[in-house]
Amino acid sequence: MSDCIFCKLASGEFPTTKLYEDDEVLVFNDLHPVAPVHFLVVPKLHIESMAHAEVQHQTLLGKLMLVAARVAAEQGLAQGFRTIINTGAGGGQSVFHLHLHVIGGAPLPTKIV
Ligand code: DGP
Repeated sequence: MSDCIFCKLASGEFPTTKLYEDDEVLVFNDLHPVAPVHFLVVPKLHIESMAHAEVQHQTLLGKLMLVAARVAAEQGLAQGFRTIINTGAGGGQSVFHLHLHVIGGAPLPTKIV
């Protein structure tokens, strides 16, 4: 998508500090961290949101979680971390390219559920 900021980061058109990258996934720190560690796990494929994911994305979706755990360990989150996927405007999503937030590194506020 030509006007998608995460597509531009994934393609290298816009620079970012990469915590992890392979041919399908990019991980970088969130611009507005809400915890000492706050990074985003992003598929390079433009999928608008989790609500737009389809069965052919199943393996990629699983990979996002495995990469999240791997980078969390690399970032020193041995005590644990929280993952969040905001979906749609009503779910708090502001960048409409599927991404998984990983936050940790300090005691987190009460559980959401
Ligand atoms: P969400 O609200 O779930 O769509 O989260 C989008 C996040 O993306 C938000 O926490 C800020 C982050 N973000 C937006 N633009 C940029 C950017 O250009 N670079 C980085 N590193 N993060 C961004």
